[in-house]
Amino acid sequence: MRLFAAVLPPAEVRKELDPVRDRLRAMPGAEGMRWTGREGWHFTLAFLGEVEDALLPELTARLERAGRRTGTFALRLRGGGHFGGRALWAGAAGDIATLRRLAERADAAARRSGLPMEEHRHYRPHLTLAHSRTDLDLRPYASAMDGFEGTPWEVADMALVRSRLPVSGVRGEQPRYETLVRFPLGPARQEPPNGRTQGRTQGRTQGKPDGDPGADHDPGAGRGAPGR
Ligand code: 3AM
Repeated sequence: MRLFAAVLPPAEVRKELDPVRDRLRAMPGAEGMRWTGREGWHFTLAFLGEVEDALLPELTARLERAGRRTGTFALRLRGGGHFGGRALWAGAAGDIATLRRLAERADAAARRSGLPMEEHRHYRPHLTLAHSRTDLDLRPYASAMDGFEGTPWEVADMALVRSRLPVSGVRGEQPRYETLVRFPLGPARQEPPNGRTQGRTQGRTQGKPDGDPGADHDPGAGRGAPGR
């Protein structure tokens, strides 16, 4: 199945983006673009591609650990940008360094599970609002999002999402997304029964740790929206 890991903004945050998207859709040329549905709005952390069922147990165990090693963090929607003339997106602000670290850990978890991940590109947090089949000048749309600031929320988990591509052949139809698992961020709370300390099983049951690809050395961290 086709999978990706993502941060899913809560419904009330997506709601704040609705009027922005509506304004953009009213701009000249917008009717020729494919607009994503708000139910599926997400910040992709890592695109995992086709994953065989047999890999799922190890993949989910590793993603779970990646989430556990990353604490919760604050995020908000801010402004927008575009990738060339093809993709228009809303941007993010807040603890982008942690978001990026989570993306790197998700990527590493997938790679170590045996998935052929693409070479790591610079991670650019974005929530895709629209795609265009042809190259369009998306700058006016991105500029129209200048000044947009959403309410901050605390990112508390990472989602593993299944993407089903449209098979109908109907032009403009969207992939359908289904959240399979949500991995909580931050250390698991261990409530020892009867006050006894639980033994640590890591090392023994989980094998080699994933290491930490998330060292914060990225000179691009915290820069403004790319592609503009
Ligand atoms: O977060 P967005 O919407 O930009 O574009 C796809 C979407 O990203 C991306 O994964 C997300 C969920 O489908 N995607 C699809 N195919 C991809 C690929 N081959 C891909 N990303 C990288 N490589």
